[in-house]
Amino acid sequence: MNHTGKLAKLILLGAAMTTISACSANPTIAFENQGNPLIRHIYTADPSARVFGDKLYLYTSHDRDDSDLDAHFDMTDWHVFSTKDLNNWTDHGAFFGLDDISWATKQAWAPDAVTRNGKYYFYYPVEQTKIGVAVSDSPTSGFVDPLGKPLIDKTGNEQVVGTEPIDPALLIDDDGQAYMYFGCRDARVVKLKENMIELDGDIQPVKINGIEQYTEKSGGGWYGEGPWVFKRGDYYYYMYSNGWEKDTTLVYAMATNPMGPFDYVGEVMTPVGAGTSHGSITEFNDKWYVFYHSKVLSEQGKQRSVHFDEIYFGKDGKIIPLQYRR
Ligand code: FUB
Repeated sequence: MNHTGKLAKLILLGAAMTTISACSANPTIAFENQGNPLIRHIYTADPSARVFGDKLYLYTSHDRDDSDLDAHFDMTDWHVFSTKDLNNWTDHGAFFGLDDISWATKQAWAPDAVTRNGKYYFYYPVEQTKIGVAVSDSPTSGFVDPLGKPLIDKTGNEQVVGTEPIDPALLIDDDGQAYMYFGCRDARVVKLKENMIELDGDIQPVKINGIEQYTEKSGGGWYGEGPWVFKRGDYYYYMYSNGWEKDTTLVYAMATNPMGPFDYVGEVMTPVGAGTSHGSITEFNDKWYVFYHSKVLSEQGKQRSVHFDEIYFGKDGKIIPLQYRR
């Protein structure tokens, strides 16, 4: 981070941050929500918001202060945050990273996590080519790699997994079936077995109707990366990034089946201008929220900051697009 960025971060933090446990390998830091961006003491991106019990957990990737900005997202670990009320937050630290994986050395990118049968499953992409899974009894620590190899691997498998199998996002449907969505440029979905660490059937393309006219340069409904699927009422919402052009943003499609086909609807929110778009939507205490990232603290697309806002739906189930204001 440059000097101006550091100064801005320190001023913004003020007295609102407390180190709870500084002697462990991962200091636990408590902080208050001071308005967007939510996370100001470190750079974070790609927020996956999950509600486990009475807490909301946020699993993020981590843009380090000392990362190589000339490299393609030089990221090495993931953080998890928790809150009971959206005002008081705890950063549980870098709870998992490349050092915990024997088969990957770079690009710890956008993750997700779910719980099932008392266990927590953390899904993460690495090296732009692989997706792994880690398991723990706690949502914030103790994750281990049960397979010792990737769950998804592009090696010799590009036709099936797509050009860049990254950005896993999980859905456990009301009937208990788990799905994993992933992919950059090529959108994919696969069912998981109940043990959550094995694929159940073939990897399939995600079909989004109504985006045929869009291209990588046009934005609109073009599928870029960062899928996120949630269910509300009768509908499955498939949110994703429409690429990396100036006006990149989060867009979405809807379906009545988690395997699709999905029908393209439009923007979830107006562009933030971060160069990448990646987020999640979840319900917490009877309200719906969208989590996303910006580059407002650093003015650097590889040193991003997580935000959140309440989001509303129309009577027809469509999202009322969030008007992003800096
Ligand atoms: O954070 C690294 C990568 O940038 C993510 O995997 C993408 O979704 C984009 O946000």
